[in-house]
Amino acid sequence: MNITSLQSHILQEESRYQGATGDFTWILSAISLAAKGIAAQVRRARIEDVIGDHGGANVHGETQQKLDMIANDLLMTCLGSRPTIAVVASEEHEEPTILRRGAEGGKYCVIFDPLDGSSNLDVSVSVGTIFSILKNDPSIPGAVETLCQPGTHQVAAGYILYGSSTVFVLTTGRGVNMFVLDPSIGSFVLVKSNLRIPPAAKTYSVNEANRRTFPEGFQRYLDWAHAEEYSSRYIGSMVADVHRTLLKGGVFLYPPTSKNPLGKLRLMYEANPMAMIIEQAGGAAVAPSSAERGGSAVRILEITPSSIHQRTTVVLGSSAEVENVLRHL
Ligand code: P6P
Repeated sequence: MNITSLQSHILQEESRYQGATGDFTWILSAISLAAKGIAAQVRRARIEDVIGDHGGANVHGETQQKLDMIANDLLMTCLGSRPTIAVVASEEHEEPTILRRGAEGGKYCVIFDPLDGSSNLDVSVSVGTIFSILKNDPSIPGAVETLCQPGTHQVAAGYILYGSSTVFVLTTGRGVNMFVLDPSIGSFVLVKSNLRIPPAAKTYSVNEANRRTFPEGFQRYLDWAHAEEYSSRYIGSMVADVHRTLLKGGVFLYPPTSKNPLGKLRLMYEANPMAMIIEQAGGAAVAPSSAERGGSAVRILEITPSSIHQRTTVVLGSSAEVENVLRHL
């Protein structure tokens, strides 16, 4: 049996590109390293609270940090030491961090949500890290402007799901590969190459508590799905809901709501990376217009961002299931 680690897989991929410098490989290995560290911390969620219960500080005398800040710091530390990264941006920081200019070797930009759905940690529900890698465009002066590229410009995207196992799903634009962390050897091991999303499946994933405030087309879709005896699966943690959709098929939706008329999920580090993965696996990922904006849906990857924290609506999953939603909008 041939065991392929994430590291050897990336090196194999790199060797397919004449003139590859290994810079990109270094970035992915930094994310892999940070992911192992985050997984170890997530598996200890709440234990630190207990230890730190006496006077609010843990045994090391450090003030108790929230896990998403720990995850953020791990990623910033691992990525910061990579010499080819120009800009890093995180959900946890309003402004991006400029590490080095293009002229100083900054070739890539990395933007991430260090621990999406971290509120689920308290109840041991799966959470995840989502990342997107863009080329740095040295001709664009500002860090924010450099980052605000459409999702079609992503050179890689992926997520790590801290669930019953720790799963690393990655695309570099040539299909989707899935790895699982084997704690006994401390490596992510390739378990599925060229993963394809099932073309159809009678499952939808949406927070139905918001149903009344969805635009009418979504209500018509839900009535249709109920009549067609669809099943409903919603965890409330995007990485977990999208991972299930990727493996089992179906459709994940975050429609416009009264609270978030333009959608709740973040374009740059939630919707775009997930859209690249779903499309690379043969599915579809669109952003329905909110009722006010009229018009139909646009391909998420073609949205030109105006800010790194902007939100969007999301409908993604099996092509046939996305089509069933659009047909009712
Ligand atoms: P709601 C978690 O807070 C998150 O950002 C995503 O992980 C998840 O898909 C969504 O929000 C859940 O939102 O409004 O259904 O609780």
